[in-house]
Amino acid sequence: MTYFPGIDSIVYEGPESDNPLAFRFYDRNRLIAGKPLSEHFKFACAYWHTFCNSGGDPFGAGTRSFPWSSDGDAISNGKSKMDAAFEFMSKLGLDYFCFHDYDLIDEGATLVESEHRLMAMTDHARDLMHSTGIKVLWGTANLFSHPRYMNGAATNPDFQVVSRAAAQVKLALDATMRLDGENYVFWGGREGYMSLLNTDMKRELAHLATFLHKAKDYARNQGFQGTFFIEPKPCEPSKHQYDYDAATVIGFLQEYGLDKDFKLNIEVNHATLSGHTFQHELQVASNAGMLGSIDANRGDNQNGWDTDQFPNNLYEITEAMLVLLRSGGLQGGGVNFDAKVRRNSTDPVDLFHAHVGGMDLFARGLIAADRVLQSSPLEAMRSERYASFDAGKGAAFERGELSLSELHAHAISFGEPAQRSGHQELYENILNRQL
Ligand code: XUL
Ligand code: CO
Repeated sequence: MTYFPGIDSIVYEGPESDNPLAFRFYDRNRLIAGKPLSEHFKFACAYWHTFCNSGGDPFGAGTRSFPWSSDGDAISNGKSKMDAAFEFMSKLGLDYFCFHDYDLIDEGATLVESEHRLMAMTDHARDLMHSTGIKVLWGTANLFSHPRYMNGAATNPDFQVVSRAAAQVKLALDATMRLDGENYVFWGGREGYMSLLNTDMKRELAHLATFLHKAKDYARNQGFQGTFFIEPKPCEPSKHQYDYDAATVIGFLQEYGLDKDFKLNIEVNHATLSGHTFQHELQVASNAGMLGSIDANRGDNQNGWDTDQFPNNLYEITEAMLVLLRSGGLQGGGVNFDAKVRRNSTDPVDLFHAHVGGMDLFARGLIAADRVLQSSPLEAMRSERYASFDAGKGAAFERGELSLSELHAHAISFGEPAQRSGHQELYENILNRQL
């Protein structure tokens, strides 16, 4: 059975190709900084957007009909969706996918039934993974859609809901481990509050930390060696989400002793919603040695919500790839297209166009960033700005050896520092020239 007839395997044809279903930049074996592009990115498909989202929005129904059957029971529906998913990923050359537990199959009426369903789906996935070579970048639990989580999951004021969420995470971890998932994600969509008036924030944060510790301990005891990622986002659906941005999450992980096992999954549109750039969030994570993974997408400059559009901004992605190359790559994760085609993009081929564009964009950005680092003066100019710390008193300051009084004495002997331009426009031009 073919779900995407008329679409062949998508291959690299080079920048001159006029075939819309070909890569112009993503040559998976091309070496950049000593590593093939496919390894830099570990591109992943987001199961939820691509195979579950029929295009509904708060104002209207779904617009897309899927080419697989949904007339059978939950397990047979889940299997045909999964067969289509693997055909899609194979044709695109996507090496990985990411999933929520109930993307794979509808939640059952009870936890026991859900576990049974997840076992059936992971059996099926194992077969397909074996025959295609496609792997799991990360799994996660959907702790935000069901009404029981309306007041939060791990941070719910009711212990019974917290424990119900923990049970669900156990099943999602089991499913991820059965599929040899390389990582596991926590995105806390409802871990936050709608009003501080009814919220004990300190207590909720402590509950969240305990919850994460117990999940981590369980998985480690089962032999899971992957990384746990927290995915920051400032709001939506909560008015305020506790995992607001990278800096907030890093502080939380350090405060509660989770920083050895957890790293960050940085999403473009979440970064911009929190008032930062994507590259800023990557840099903050990288500074802490916690740049784990990326959720690729983009927002809309005129909208203040999470539009999850496919990425297409070369300048933004090239700046991001500079951060990535400087920090030696992602720690354990990859680039997951947490993005959806627009509601009026209703043909199956639109899903292919979207991913081809995203993969090509990241490849192009990485190649350009590598050129900036290797054959432009940018790195040397940036280092030169800090040259006064490389020797003498500046180096002593960096080592923490100068007291405030010694700094005072130095300033008096040196006199007024000369003005030194930051040359921002020149840096911008250098980057632009490599695009
Ligand atoms: C929501 C979001 C999620 C997470 C996984 O904004 O990004 O899809 O990536 O739960
Ligand atoms: Co995401």
